[in-house]
Amino acid sequence: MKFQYKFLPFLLISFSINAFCQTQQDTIFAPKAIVPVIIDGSDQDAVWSKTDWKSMDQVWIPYAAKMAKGDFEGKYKVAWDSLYLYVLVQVVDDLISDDHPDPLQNWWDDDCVEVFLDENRSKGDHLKNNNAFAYHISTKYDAIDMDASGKGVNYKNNIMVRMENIGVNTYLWEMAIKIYDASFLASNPEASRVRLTSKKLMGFTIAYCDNDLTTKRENFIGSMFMTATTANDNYITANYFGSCLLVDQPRITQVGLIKTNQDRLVHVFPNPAKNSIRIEKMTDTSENIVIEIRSLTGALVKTCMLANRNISVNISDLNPGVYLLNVSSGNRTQTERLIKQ
Ligand SMILES: [Ca+2]
Ligand SMILES: [Ca+2]
Ligand SMILES: [Ca+2]
Ligand SMILES: [Ca+2]
Repeated sequence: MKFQYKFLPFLLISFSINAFCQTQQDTIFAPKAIVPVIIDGSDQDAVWSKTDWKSMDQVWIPYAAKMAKGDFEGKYKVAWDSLYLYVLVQVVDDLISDDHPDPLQNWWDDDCVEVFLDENRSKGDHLKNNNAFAYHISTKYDAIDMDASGKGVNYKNNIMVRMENIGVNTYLWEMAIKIYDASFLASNPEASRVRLTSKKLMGFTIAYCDNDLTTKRENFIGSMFMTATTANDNYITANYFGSCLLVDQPRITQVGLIKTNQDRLVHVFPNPAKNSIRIEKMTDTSENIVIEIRSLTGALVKTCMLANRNISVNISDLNPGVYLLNVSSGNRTQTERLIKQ
């Protein structure tokens, strides 16, 4: 009983996610930093060691293009405390380029990390208002978004950022972002500053604008799957932002059993897994065992049947993230959390 109780908080989070009627398949969980993160372009902070990397691998421009090896690779982590949303981004980029010396000129055409943030996950238009932000954070640490007149504004005071070269063509960006609600005014930012709390749900997507010395953005790579027709719409609307849930503990790294009403039906390994999982029968039931893999919001992503002793299930096509593996046989059920790497 004690073991089951241990995972109750996670179940409650799962249910509360459903209650928010989220549509995103993979909500990212951002753990709380007990000790404030030091923004120095180094990942030697306690919270980073407890936080999983998440992929930034969706090519939005040119849509669904395959990136040449070495041209770009990206991954990121998110954490928080009451004052800041912390973001760590690691990119491989063959050429670092800032061709427009004026930060307010074609800011999307220079190498930059683009952070899309919707403080209250209201979704909706944010092109000429502050319902959400699309910060273009340059290698010079400018942070540009549009104001009400449609002109670029440098919001560099909203973000502390540091980028360090940590290896061959490899860069670590570390940032602390102040969070503001939709009433944000650059003339008095503190009036709209939001203090962050556990269980807060935010709209969040991250991307990289890759320029390789051509004066243009050649590639635009993000963390969320986008359709071909909306792939470049995040700077206009927050409708397609992903979801980020602020949590106290880095629960995402806990693997394994959530609940079972009797003895376990199956054993699943490895977990976390990248390409395939093996599911082995642990019961002598003659009934077939049905296995469903669902997203945290309940969407069915894969189903299979275990008729013999064991099967291997290919999961290489799933996006990295956390899934629920629901196992049932007759009136017996088992739920496990599956982490796809
Ligand atoms: Ca640091
Ligand atoms: Ca590149
Ligand atoms: Ca909003
Ligand atoms: Ca580049």
